[in-house]
Amino acid sequence: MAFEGLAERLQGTLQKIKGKGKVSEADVKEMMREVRYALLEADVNLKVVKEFVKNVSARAVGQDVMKSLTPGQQVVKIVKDELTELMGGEQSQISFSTRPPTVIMMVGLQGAGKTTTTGKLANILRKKYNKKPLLVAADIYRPAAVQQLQTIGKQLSLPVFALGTEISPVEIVKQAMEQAKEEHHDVVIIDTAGRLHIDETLMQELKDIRAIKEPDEVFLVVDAMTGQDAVNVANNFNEAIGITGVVLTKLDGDTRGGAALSIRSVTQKPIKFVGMGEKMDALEPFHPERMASRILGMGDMMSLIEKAQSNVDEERAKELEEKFRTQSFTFDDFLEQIGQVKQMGPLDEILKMLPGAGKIKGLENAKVDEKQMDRVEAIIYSMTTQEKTTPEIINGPRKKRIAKGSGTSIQDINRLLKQFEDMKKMMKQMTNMQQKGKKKMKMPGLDSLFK
Ligand SMILES: Nc1nc2c(ncn2[C@@H]2O[C@H](COP(=O)(O)OP(=O)(O)OP(=O)(O)O)[C@@H](O)[C@H]2O)c(=O)[nH]1
Ligand SMILES: [Mg+2]
Repeated sequence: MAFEGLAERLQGTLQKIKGKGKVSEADVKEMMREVRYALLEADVNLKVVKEFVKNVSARAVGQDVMKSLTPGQQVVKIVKDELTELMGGEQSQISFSTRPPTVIMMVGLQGAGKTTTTGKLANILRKKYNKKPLLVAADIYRPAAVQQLQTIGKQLSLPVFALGTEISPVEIVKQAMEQAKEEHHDVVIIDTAGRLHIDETLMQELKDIRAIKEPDEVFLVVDAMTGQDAVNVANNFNEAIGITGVVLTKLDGDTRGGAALSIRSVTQKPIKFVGMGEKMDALEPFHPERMASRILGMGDMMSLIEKAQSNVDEERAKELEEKFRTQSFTFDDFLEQIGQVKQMGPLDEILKMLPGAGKIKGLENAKVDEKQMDRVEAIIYSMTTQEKTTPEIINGPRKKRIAKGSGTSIQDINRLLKQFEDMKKMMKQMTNMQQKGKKKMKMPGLDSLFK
């Protein structure tokens, strides 16, 4: 996982100063030296590091005293604020056209993850934004590129516009736009070809596609594993064709994470999404503040609670409550909940946020098994729509099929089905109780699944 090294170093450095009632200029200087090393080691762009250290130092030395924080804590907060700022401050939204279809163009080097991200993004647009996307196969150069997108489309049950490999990408996109209008698609996502290096032919082609209808978003897809190169690529693409945002893929891999910290300030373009795996649901919106907190390990009980609450928005919570009450809660809702838990960050990290959790008897070994969570997801993905809504129909042969499809065992399926039933019962009891007075909704049962 990205940022581990950086997190460790920064936490160590900040720990020394956190409790201090008074912070001298020498303290700040010493700390900034450490921060500088930590960032450089994480492969953050040198210019960015310099600027960052300068900003933090200036603010830390001349800080306004805030009553609720010790000076030490305050410095930590400044570092966090500046880190957040470095990554763009606010979470960046997708800009949709006021006159649909919204056109999103995916560009980037070979193997960065354009085609995969096209699918993931369409999936999010349909699920979270209620859109009806059309995917366009405009990579006619790499053998099987068209087929790859078609396979993804099939997997997600989303339409793919393709005209094979004999017709020019510009013509393909033109016709795709026609079709989108006819079939009332409100988003068109164009998957373009990649090259090993940025070259004039590629840029020209991208410019020609751009010229058909000005895209609302041009997303540059870059591989986080390439570190500093990712930043250079972003710069070059931005200068050559102009981009509106960046999707940073493979952040689940063994990267030092520096690209995430540098891209925004070097290119002035926001990171919009991060790719966290190969599966079609492994794309997450990029939250600068959350990322900064995670890097600094600043979690505490309060922010944990806040996160848990803000992740379930009010309306959705009401909907779910209704579902619990009427017992129409399905495996799809369950998947959504798992997704929300996952969005809160790595579960081990969440456990670490609980003050003294490590010291409670019996809890020291309560390592949350994220593999188990993945297994549960895989099982649900292998179910048919009908099975997800009416699990009662899952009989022997179906169990066998699901186990095979998800790479699990029949026992795993049985266990999940039983837990799901128990959970539904418990929810019913809870919602009944809540109706008698309690206000806040909780999400019971989930934790017991992942131990
Ligand atoms: N681990 C991980 N793998 C990813 C991620 N995004 C994409 N990949 C993998 O990266 C490889 C390349 O992805 P593609 O989507 O084919 O990349 P592309 O940019 O379309 O490549 P070209 O069409 O050849 O230019 C595939 O094996 C993907 O599964 C991610 O976020 N994490
Ligand atoms: Mg591709």
